[in-house]
Amino acid sequence: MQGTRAKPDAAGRRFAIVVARFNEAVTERLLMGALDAFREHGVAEEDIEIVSVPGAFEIPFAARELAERGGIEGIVCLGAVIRGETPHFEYIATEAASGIANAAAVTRVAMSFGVLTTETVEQALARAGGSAGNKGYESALTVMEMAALSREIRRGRTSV
Ligand code: INI
Repeated sequence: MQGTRAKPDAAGRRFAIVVARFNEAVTERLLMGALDAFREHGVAEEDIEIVSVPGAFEIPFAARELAERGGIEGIVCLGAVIRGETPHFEYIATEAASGIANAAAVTRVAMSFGVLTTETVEQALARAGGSAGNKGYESALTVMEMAALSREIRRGRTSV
């Protein structure tokens, strides 16, 4: 494949994780997955700031505050929006997705969308360290890659 795939050379860099408490049984597992990915890539525990917010709706605000404060190369955003019986689902999922995308675009800090949007708790648990992998882990990998890509693009070195 032609193009840039930045190596996530993340050791020594600072990252943040914003994690929602709503559906905490799920989001705790996403958090563990994200921490595993950072650890495996040499990121020290003291270089990871973990910020807890009430629900997925609040993630974009906290992510933008962190990004604007500076010093952080990437932010993993973790939550679980489960449809259940409520139309609330659509509003929260949509706001979380567009809010995170907007925060990343405005601040130019890499952010991932590690917010599960599922019909049931079982489907969410499957994606939080169960049979369908761990989205938190994948989200941290994405942030490390995008942070590295951002550095490379800004330096003007983008060939493979
Ligand atoms: N927040 C979630 O993270 N997941 C959900 O499934 C959810 N549901 O279903 O309501 C949810 N609601 C709370 C929301 O994110 C806000 O915290 C709340 O509306 C206060 O702003």
